[in-house]
Parts: sequence; C-alpha cells; structure tokens
Amino acid sequence: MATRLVASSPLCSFIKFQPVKAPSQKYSSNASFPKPVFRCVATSTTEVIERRSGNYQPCIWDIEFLQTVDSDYSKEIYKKRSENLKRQVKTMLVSEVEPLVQLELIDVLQRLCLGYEFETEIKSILQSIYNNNSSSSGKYKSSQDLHAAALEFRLLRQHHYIVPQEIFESFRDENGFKKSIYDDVKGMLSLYEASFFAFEDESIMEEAWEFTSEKLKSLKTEDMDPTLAMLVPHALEIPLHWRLPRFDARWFIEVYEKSRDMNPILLELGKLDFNIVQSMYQEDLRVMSSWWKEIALREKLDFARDRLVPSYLWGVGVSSEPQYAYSRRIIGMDIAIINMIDDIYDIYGTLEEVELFTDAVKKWDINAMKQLPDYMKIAYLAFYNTVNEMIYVILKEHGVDVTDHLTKAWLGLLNGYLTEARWYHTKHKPSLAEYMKNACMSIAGPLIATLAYLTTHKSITEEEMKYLETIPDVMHWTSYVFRISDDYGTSSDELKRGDVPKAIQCYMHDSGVSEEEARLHMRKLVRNGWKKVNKYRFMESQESPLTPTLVEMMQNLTRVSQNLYEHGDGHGIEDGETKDRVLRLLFQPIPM
Ligand code: LA6
Ligand code: MN
Ligand code: MN
Ligand code: MN
Ligand code: MN
Repeated sequence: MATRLVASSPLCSFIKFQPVKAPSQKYSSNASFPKPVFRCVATSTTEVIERRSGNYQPCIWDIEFLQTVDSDYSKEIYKKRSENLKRQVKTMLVSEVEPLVQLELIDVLQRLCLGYEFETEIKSILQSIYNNNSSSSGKYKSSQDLHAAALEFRLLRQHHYIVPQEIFESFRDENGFKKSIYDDVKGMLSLYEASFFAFEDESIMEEAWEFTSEKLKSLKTEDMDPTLAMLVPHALEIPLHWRLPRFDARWFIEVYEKSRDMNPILLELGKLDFNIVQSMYQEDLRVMSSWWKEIALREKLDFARDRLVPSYLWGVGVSSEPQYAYSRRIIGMDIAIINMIDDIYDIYGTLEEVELFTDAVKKWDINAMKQLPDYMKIAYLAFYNTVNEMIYVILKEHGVDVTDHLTKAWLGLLNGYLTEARWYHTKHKPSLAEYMKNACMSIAGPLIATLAYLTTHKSITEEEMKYLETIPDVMHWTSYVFRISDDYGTSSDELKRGDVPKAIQCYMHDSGVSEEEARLHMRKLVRNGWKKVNKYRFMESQESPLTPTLVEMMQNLTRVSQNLYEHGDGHGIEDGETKDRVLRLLFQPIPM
C-alpha cells in the first residue's frame, strides 16, 4: 500500500529545492569529484533532505539545431542512383561462382552495412556453400587455406549454420596451432574473428582465440600490408561479432577506399547508402527533439541527465534499418526518460520517494500521481503519457492491447532500480551472484527487447509476449554482457557519486582481488557471456516463437554498450568520443 501524503509528511508536495552552486570545473571522468549537495528546504517544516546530483554536464546539442537538421541525401535522385547500383551488385552476387570470392563479397557488403539490402542473395549463397561442404556422415569439408576456412566458419555461424570447430584440425598438431601459421597474418586475423562465435566447451576455438590474440598483439603494424595494419588493431580492440555494422560502416568505408581490392561500385553504394540512411536518422531526430522540447523534462528535472542524442544512438544501434524509424524513435525517447528515472533512483530521490514511484507505476493510474512529490509528478506524467501513446499506436495498428505486458516490462526495470536503491540506503554489499541476478533486469535489456519486439513485428501475439516475459536465455545473457559493459565504463564515476557496488566492486569484495584484476575478470565474463549468447541465439533460431531479427536486435543492444562504454561512460559524457561518433554517424555526410 502506498503511503498517503499529509501536509506534515516530509514528502509533502510544496518543498522548494535550492541548488548549492555547482562546481565550475569541467567534468571529466578523471576529475576529482566534489559532491554537489542539493539542499531541500521544506517550507512548512524544518525538515531538510540532503540531495545529491549526478554532476553531469549539460546537453551539448542545441535543440533548435536538432529540430532543423537536414541533408541533401533525402532527395529522390540519390535514391534512384542507389537503386541502380543495387541492381549491379545483385548481378555481381548471383554471377559469382567461386566460393571464397562469394564469401569475401558478403563480408565486404556486411562491413559496409549493406547486408540488409541483399539478404535473399546472401542467404542463398551461404546455404549452397553449407550444403556443398557438409555430408551425411557429419563430417564437414574444409578449405586448406586458413583465411578461407575461418571466413566460412564465421559467416556461416553468424547466419545460423553450425560448422564444426574440427574444420581447424588440419592447422594443428599435437602442440596446438602450428607455428607455420605465424606468417599468415590475414589467416590469423580471420581465425581470431571466427573464434568469437565459439560455444562453451569448444576447446579448439578457445585455443584459437588465445593463440591469435596473443600473436596478433605482438606484431608490428609497420610490417603488415596497409589494409591489415588498419584491420588488426581495430579487431583487437573490439572483434567484428561485437561491433555494429552501422556504427562501423564509415570507418570501414575509409579503409576499403584505400584497399587494393576495392570495387568502385561497392564503394559508391556504401557511401551513398550511408548518406541516405543518415538523412532518415535526421528525420527521426527532428521529430524526437520537438517532443523532448515539448515535455520539458530537461528543464523540470535539471538534476538529471539530459541525453536525447546519445539515447537515440541506442535506437540506431538496435533498429538501424531504414524501415524501423518508429522503433528507433521509441527506443531513443524511452531511454532519454529512463536516464532521468534512473538518476532519480540512483542519486536524487529518497528511498521513500522511489518506493512511492514504483508503486505508482504498478497501479498504472493517473490518480496514482497524487501520491508523489511535485518533481516526481512531472516525471510520472511524462512517462505515463509516453508509454500510453505507444500503447495507443499499437492498439490502433494491430488491434492488440499491450498495456499489461508493457507495464510489466517497465516494472521489471523499476523493481531492479528499487532493489539497488534499498541496497544503497541500507549499505548492503551484495555478492557478484546476488548483484547480477538483479542487474540483468536493472540494465533495461529485457525492457528494450520488449520495445524492439512491439515496434518492429508485423504481428504481435499473446504467445510471443508471454514468451518474452519469461526472460528467455538469449535475453538474459545479452543483458548480462550489457550490464558488465555498463559497469566497466560507468562504475568509477558512479562510486564517486555514491552508488551501490557494481559488478567490478562486488567481485573485488567476493575475491579480494585488485580493481585491475577484477577488470580483467570482467573481460573474461564478457567472453563467456557471449558464448552463452552464441548458443542461445542458435537455439532461438531453431525453436523459438521469436524471429531471428529480434534476437539480432537483442545482441545489437549489447553491442551498443560494448562500443559506447569501451573507454568510459560514452553515454553520460557526451563531449568525448561520443561527440565524434555522433557527428560522423548522424550529422556529417561522407564526401562522395
Ligand atoms: C545507464 O546509465 C543508462 F541510463 C543508459 C541510458 C545507458 C544504458 C542503456 C539503457 C538503459 P547508468 P545504471 C538501455 O550507467 O544505474 O547510470 O544501471 O545505469 O548503472
Ligand atoms: Mn545510474
Ligand atoms: Mn541505476
Ligand atoms: Mn552504470
Ligand atoms: Mn576506440
């Protein structure tokens, strides 16, 4: 039961907040962290609540700029040119008969983020390669060239064909991978990329990862072919399987442009498609920024993160294909709101207040707003209206009422936040296991996956919604890696701000190791988590009511986190690496 508010309650709605002047020093993750205290003065009582602030920098993107951003590439002539180029590439794909050339073509198309344009052709090529090389005895015929074998292994596994790890036996002897491979940098790089598709207990693939990552790290790029000199360090930082084609396309276009094997038709289509899709993303931003300005949470909740553009990056990462504009917008808008709600639970709200907020969401009733303090009323109503509008759109489009499912998904997140708030206020130190059980919910993976489902599926069914509520394994393990990546990038600052111990600190507490060792352990957990994902993404493709597209979207969410948090809090800190990423991905066309 919610507490009824009376005038004498410390939560009474007529309290005024007087911020103590924020420190003038520019915030960076290395800066010492003066805790700004917001003093809360209750006008009718002498009660004083000490409040913290996230100490985040203001948003760097001007809202008027976002509302008017536009590009020439929305014009019809560019679409026509791209259709023409696509026809030429299709001809190229269907007329090629040499398997290695076919595979390399598919690899380049995927890296240019053009795979989605040629799904049918790619599928049919891979199917025939798989059929030709597999036999009824279960033995798989493999190439004697390491690069060819590894590329085939990676592309087929990516597309849900299980090529056995034993195809690499011929490159090994009793001591493991043969020394003769050391000179084959291209082959080692391909094997390294392939190793990320391993399942648990695949010892050959684990050995492949250990051997290639160690060996590739020891090589000097000056001694490599110029294209490999760009690909190798990039792959060592984050492998292809953990990258997002849309986030990486521009980088690859620049590499490909200089490469000896560059095909001018593919290059032109890569650039053109990138620019056309960018103009669609700008349309999303125009719509979203008007909404964001209108609801004015950024002014009303000025203690919290104002992060519309980075939030939208998650939408782009998850639902990058042009036809998913609605999905990108919903994910972006909801994450912008999640940021603020998360800051209330983590930083600004009292435990009593966040209990009330969770309860109000559970009731899902406009009248529940009455139980909240003023600053929460505005958060609640903005949130309530935004979610209800989505429910309305789905009811209108699909004739299905998703209120119960959607609010349940939101409650899963808020209950996760609430558990952490209780831990924080009671100074509870969870073990890593206890922490992770909650943290896979509090990272919002299951919620965002539900949003992705509801905004992209042609038909929405009760059966599928029920299945999503069970938190299928692939949803759990993608959320697991997502959480660890978030903690890897954000926990140093969070602890300075005041927060529960995150995965790194829980593990340090469990095992008594240093932070450096704990971080290394997190990297291991990420790789192990992906091995689980690899297994369950395959199983989902076999027997689940969910489409492979949705399972891919769950992985994409995890990939966004791995890319944004690699060098710190790339979501909360807008003016570092993320600014450059946003400019290149969303605002600056590639010169043709
Ligand atoms: C995470 O912030 C956050 F709110 C994001 C918008 C990025 C994650 C993406 C989502 C929610 P923070 P916490 C889809 O690092 O408190 O503060 O869970 O999250 O660690
Ligand atoms: Mn937080
Ligand atoms: Mn939180
Ligand atoms: Mn965090
Ligand atoms: Mn980097």
